[in-house]
Amino acid sequence: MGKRALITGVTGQDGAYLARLLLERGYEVLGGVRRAATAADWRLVALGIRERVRLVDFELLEEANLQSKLAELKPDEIYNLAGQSLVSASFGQPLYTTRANGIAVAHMLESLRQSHPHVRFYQASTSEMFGRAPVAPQNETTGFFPQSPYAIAKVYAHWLTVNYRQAYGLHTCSGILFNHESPMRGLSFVTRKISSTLARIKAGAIGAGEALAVGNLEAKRDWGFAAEYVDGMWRMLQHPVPDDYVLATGRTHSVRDFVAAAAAVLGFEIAWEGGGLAEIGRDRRSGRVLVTVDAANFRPVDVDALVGDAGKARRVLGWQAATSFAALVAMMVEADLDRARHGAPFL
Ligand code: NAP
Ligand code: F7E
Repeated sequence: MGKRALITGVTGQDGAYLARLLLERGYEVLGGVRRAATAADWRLVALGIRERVRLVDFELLEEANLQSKLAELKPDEIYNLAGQSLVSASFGQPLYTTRANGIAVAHMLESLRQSHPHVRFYQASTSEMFGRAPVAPQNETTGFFPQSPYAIAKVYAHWLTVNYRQAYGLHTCSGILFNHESPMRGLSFVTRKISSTLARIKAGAIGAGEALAVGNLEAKRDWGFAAEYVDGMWRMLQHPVPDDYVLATGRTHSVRDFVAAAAAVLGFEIAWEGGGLAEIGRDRRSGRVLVTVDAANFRPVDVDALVGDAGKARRVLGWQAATSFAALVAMMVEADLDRARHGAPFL
């Protein structure tokens, strides 16, 4: 019989791709979802797996529920992907973020220790933990200098995951994943915000007076393709010795690079004019203003630049990022152009 996996946060970008991958590999997939008035299962529907995932109620903050859920569901593996994943929102909701991304993980690990010590556990850690990193590229030995309530809560959960492995021998892995994107990325993240807005401008779905409003154009990130990163998560849990791994492409680009590359896919050529909050990006051919800068899109503190070294994952797990930056941008922009042209909802 195949294995049984519980994916918390199955309705998110990574949860949906991971569910598809595990189904392909013969797993029974239990998908943890929080109850909401409106269904949030559009990614599972888009990937054609909605009927094959058994959805189970799962709320990160409902700790008491967890013990009984585990006893009832008896998973072989847990992928804890649920979380408050917006770094920007964590500045406005630091306590909620701490509970969801930090304390809830303590409850999960403690439940495993007390009652289900043989379950393999994956924790969704993040390159944001490196924050103001003094060295580049960052790997598993690089220190953490987190710059947001999001990253601070994730650091707590990361060390708990390590600690429960070391102290109690649990099979726990922390995946330190650099930014990974896809046509399934949430609209609030900068990549999908760029691809969806520029695609809608191209398709005529956004009027001439409106533009893509961004914040820090100079921030640099290591952007990979999400479908490949969920394979890395799975590989971590299959290895007989639990450990922590960085997943990244090893290349970094600025938000400005992403805007220019996305615009180019659509046949625009951006000419940047002005500076600071007055900066605009204009299409050289038509003269239309495509990009503006809005103070509301800046964070109280931002992470300037991140780039990962996934050498350990390559050597030990045989994992490597394959999709280039240009291919990722093109994939996202083309998917959004298709949505815009067919009047599909932007979710
Ligand atoms: P995402 O698309 O925002 O998905 C987050 C998932 O968590 C959604 O299914 C969401 O449910 C669920 N969730 C949020 N709060 C919850 C709660 N209180 N109780 C139960 N479920 C809750 O994020 P993602 O990009 O797939 O990322 C997955 C995980 O990896 C997150 O923990 C994120 O912090 C981490 N991570 C992501 C990246 C990246 O680049 N994508 C990199 C490093 C780490 P709803 O659908 O109901 O909102
Ligand atoms: O921002 C800058 C922003 O929100 C990237 C999450 O998956 O990856 C993600 O976190 C950069 C930042 O992602 C806008 O200031 C400029 O420097 O797309 P983002 P993130 O904060 O890197 C990590 C690895 C995770 O773990 C998180 O869960 O882009 N930026 N202008 C903007 N960002 C947004 N969102 N919107 C803008 O208008």
